[in-house]
Amino acid sequence: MGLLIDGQWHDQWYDTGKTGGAFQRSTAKFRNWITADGAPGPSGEGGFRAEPGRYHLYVSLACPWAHRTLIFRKLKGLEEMIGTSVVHPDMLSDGWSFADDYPGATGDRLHGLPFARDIYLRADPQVSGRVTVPILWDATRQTIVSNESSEIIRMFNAAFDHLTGNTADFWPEDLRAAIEPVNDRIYDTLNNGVYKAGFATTQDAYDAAVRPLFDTMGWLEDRLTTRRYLMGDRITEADWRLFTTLVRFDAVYHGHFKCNRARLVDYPNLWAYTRELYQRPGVAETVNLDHITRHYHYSHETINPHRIVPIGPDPDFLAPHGRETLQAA
Ligand SMILES: N[C@@H](CCC(=O)N[C@@H](CS)C(=O)NCC(=O)O)C(=O)O
Repeated sequence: MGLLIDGQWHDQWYDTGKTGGAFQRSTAKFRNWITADGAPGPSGEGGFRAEPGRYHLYVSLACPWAHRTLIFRKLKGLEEMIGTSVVHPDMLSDGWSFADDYPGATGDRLHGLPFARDIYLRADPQVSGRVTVPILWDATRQTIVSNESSEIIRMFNAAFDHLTGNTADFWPEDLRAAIEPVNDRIYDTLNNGVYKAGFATTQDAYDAAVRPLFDTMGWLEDRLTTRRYLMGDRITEADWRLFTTLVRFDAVYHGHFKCNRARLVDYPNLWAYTRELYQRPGVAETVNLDHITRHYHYSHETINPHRIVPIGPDPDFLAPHGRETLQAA
């Protein structure tokens, strides 16, 4: 695990020394947008027109942020247009690697490079920052379009619709204002909250993360009593952003990240809701509990120095969810 500084790799863990033991996620560097006609998006430069075969998505099957983009690629019918490469689940001193000696790890199908950092260096030989997945690569301009999952899913939601004919809309105009605060709370206390709890190096930092985390779990449990999905009867990006954290919760966050006040399966509504999302067509194929369990326990040496990968729970994501009755709520 490490980062690039002026194009040089430095093998170092997150520095929580300056922040009172608290984990602070750094901001993604590449913030361009693919759009239908190549016009600039909300950030970055223009010139990234939606075209079949032009873009490639580098993911880890363990990573909840990359997982969002895989779900959108699937739900928006983009599999033929956007290829993928899957990194090895072990993220060690060289960061994410393209070793393919693990089931499900594909190697770098586009360039045959050894490490994810090499993709960043190909985009910018002097780049500084953490080498994170997902990475959306543009084979035409030979650069990274974006390494920010929340933006990649919005591109996938709309930019290719004229090519695919798939107009499913997970960020509908009329719900955007209501989605934003829900996303914000879930991001801060849950998607990122599990990391803040897990990577905390002081009791105070851990306490400050884990309490709001379980407040949010309770808030969601209540919200899903009357609503089938977070925003009512339509599935939106808010649901998919939440799903990738929930589906990992009992396998890795509960034990490895010490988020153990309760398990997901202890919340009847949240657990049924997770099962429903899991059972939507195409979604189960994006979930790889083996990569998830292996990656976290094997890669985070400061948390689990002996790299023992636990046997883990085996939640029955295919059990009937019974959420249909909430349709009209
Ligand atoms: N803001 C990014 C965060 C992505 C991220 O942090 N990915 C993790 C994997 S779950 C990673 O690659 N971490 C490597 C590192 O921090 O060095 C996004 O949402 O796309």
